[in-house]
Amino acid sequence: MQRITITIDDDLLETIDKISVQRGYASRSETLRDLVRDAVTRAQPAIDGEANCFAALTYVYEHETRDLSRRLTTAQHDHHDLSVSTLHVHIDGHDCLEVSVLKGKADEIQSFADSVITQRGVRFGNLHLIPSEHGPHHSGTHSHD
Ligand code: NI
Repeated sequence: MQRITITIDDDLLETIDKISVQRGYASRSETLRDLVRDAVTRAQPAIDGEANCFAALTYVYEHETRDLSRRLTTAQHDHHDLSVSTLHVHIDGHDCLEVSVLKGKADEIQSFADSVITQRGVRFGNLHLIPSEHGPHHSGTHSHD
């Protein structure tokens, strides 16, 4: 880790401090590191389609939309090789929130995500691809240090 000094507008710093408090960051440095990490990820070239990735796919859908629940479940089963786990939350009487953790090749994950997000009745679809150094079938030892 290196220590750097940057110059920043008062307004921008105030916004950063607000975000820091809202999200409960322990320090201004931690906030800045996360914000920069996000920006760097977005600024990098698109992930190679063959790259091994983990991903979080989130979306909201109306469970009463005809056949949608069944179609989404079928889509998940058709791609069981990509699916690690799915969290289902009943938001209210109409809407469900699902968060699917996926792993596999970037382009396979992307096309599965597209097939879910573009369904009628699915809203707020978002895919967060996270490149993995280990690959989807890594089974060796690794530590969480
Ligand atoms: Ni539900």
